[in-house]
Amino acid sequence: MNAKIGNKTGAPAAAENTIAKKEFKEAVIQHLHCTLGTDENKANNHAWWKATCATMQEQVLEGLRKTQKSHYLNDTRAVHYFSAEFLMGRLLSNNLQNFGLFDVANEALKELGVELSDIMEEEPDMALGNGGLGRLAACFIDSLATMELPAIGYGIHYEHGLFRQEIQNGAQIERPDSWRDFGNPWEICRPESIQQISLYGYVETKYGDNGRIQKEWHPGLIVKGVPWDIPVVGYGGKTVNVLRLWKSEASHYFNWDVFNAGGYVDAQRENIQAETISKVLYPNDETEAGKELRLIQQYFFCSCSLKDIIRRYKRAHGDDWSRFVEQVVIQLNDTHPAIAIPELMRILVDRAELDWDKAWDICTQVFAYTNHTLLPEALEKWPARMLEKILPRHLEIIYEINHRFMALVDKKWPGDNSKKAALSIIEESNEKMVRMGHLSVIGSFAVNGVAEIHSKLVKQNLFPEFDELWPGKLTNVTNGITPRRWLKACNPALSKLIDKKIGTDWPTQLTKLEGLLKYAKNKTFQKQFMKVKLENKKRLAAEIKTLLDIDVDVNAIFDVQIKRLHEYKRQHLNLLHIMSLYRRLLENPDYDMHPRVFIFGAKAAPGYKLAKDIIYAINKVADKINNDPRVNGKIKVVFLPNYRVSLAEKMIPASDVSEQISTAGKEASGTGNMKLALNGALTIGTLDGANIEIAEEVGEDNIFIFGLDVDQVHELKSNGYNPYDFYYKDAEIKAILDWLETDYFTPGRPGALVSIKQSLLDQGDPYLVLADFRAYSDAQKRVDEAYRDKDRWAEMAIINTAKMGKFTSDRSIADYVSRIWKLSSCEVR
Ligand code: 26Q
Repeated sequence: MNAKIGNKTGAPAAAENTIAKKEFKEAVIQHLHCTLGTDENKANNHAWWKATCATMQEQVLEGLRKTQKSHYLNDTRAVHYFSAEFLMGRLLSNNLQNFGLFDVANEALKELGVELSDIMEEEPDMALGNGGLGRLAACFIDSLATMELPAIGYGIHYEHGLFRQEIQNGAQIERPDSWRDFGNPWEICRPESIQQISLYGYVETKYGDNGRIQKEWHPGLIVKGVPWDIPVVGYGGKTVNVLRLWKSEASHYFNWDVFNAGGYVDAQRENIQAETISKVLYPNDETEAGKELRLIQQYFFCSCSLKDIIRRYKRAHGDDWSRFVEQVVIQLNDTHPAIAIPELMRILVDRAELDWDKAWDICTQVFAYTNHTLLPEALEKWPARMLEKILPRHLEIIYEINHRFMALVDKKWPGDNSKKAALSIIEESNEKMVRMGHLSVIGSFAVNGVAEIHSKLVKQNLFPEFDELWPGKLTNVTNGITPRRWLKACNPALSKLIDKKIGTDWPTQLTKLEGLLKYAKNKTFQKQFMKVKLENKKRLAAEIKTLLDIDVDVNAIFDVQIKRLHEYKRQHLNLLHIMSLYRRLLENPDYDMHPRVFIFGAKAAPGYKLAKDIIYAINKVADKINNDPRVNGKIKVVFLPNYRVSLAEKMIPASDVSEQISTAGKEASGTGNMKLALNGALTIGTLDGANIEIAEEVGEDNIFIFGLDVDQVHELKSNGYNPYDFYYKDAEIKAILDWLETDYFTPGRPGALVSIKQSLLDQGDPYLVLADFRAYSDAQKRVDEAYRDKDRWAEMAIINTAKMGKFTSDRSIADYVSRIWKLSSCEVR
């Protein structure tokens, strides 16, 4: 089917759709027959899903072809977003939505006797990321396409994305994720753009005819990088950019014919080694694993991507490097792709034979770096010995970069060795380490944090000397989320209600949501708004019943904490509060509280013992409370297994309360906070990350802020925080912590939950859970009271939705464009 179906504004028009519907039906049936070899009578949901995707993909590829042609003809400058993670989730609903074909497809399939919402459930999530950083990359490429900006995402085509979580007897079990087992209808292999990547080996120093010293890297292994493209459809369906993901394969040409002539078995081993590179996503976030394979993954995708960029540049400009910095900007999503900096230097100096200074000039005009964390354990460092083994030439280049940089530091602070030690790329510890953050700052022209407070702390605490050396280089770009996925697609009922009130252009101009403010006190609108929420809660309640066989009361407050499991995010603070409510109810069955359902979704890194213990504790406390008749249904605790993008899309529209309770100064930004508030949930949160900016937008009367702020955290810690003070002073805290030591929640297994108590007492409570407990509990009382005033709650919820305009990822991208990337949009004809 080649006809253009649907209109291109994203708002389907009825007249056009009647024709489009017919074509859509024909195309789906055609694909059932000719692509899938089945028919309308035999097809199961999976086949219908595939046929629908194939129908969409025809439209998508047409858009892609036009976009690439326009970009080529206009010789556009483009941003290249380098990220080890892209957490895309499902694409069918997104692509239908962005092409304005959702209603067309829905009706077409209905006439064929198929429910679109059912077949959408067939799609596995593309879970090629851990959490916030990976989902941010996905939101950003959605915005880039929507804003018609020339952009390409570069990453890794992991065979296994983030593990699937099962809960067995309360404990997390990891199972492999196999998102491609039954094929992926969106991806296209591009064998014409394969790259060869070198690893290991040694460096030879040669003297060239011109007297120039030449370095030649003789690799010990060469692997193939095969590009797989995922089209990224902008809202309105005009621009279709790509996400290019590299899959590693054995390079038969090199390893079989040259190195292993006759060594068939050895060659097989090398094949396996090559294919291992893109096998699996590392499931740790915020902890540096330091594994050799992880470094190889990083280098692999950076080298493939740089070569791809250079190939495309050369096609237009030949060997003339003078326009490279006009055409290319590369954004490094954290330090994971920082090895791209010495790799570009290597290509320019060793291959293109540019002078060092010229090459460095190019590098430092091409790269920009986003920092996503201040946690010391999350700052990437690689042993120099490991780099030397895997990338010997890159280590030399890093030393040279550092050597020249140290000279600059000496000019600024003559003879000051402490400054040099603080700024050096090399950490002279027991084992020499390469600090990737420093390399990134030095090799980039701009560095940004991801929320105002975070960027301030990056300047003050993480890189103060760099800020002094290069004033203005460190800046802020506050994160955002795409309202297309996180409101329009995931909450269709609320979207339609909003459309009716303020029109349909809010998905691309989110500040228009402020138009809802004038209805915030309107009783009719409040009823409609809360009716939508109730229906969403019913749907989630049904899901909870199906998945866990737990009955929840849809009139209870749905209190939601969804994010990776980390001590600093303090799911255990939430848990201790739940235990305190339970205890109050046991002591006083008339304890006055509105019924509440506490809902969690969280994966723990497989090696993070305490995080897994907290998941276990949540599940054990849930079992006990949910089955205790004395609680009288006032509290339910639900841990939904396998939290992921598609589950978030069901939970967020059904949430009343959003838990954003990290220790102040630890959560760089958070983006779940934005998604929940956009869907009318009220935040209970600390003054951390983007919570602060959310509070500024909605106003302090429409958010529940509690606890220590960054300065108070700092003060308490520097005065010597002793958690036992809170343990002995606060009888409730003591009772709850002591409870964890009994077998009350784990019959027959006394002490099974004791590690949590130990971390909060003997191990010093590093995230100040006990210090913030009372303030949190008081804030929860304010939430409880507020919910009883139905009208006031509805007003607050509406205000939250109305005031989220700032947090569209379109605004983040506009900030990047104007402050860092200096891009122009390109109209696609
Ligand atoms: C590093 C080395 C080895 C293996 C894995 C990693 C690794 C992987 C992922 C380290 C960190 C991450 C992810 C970090 C992350 O998601 N950070 C979050 O980024 C969001 C987007 O900016 C912020 O909103 C969150 O506050 C921040 O925690």
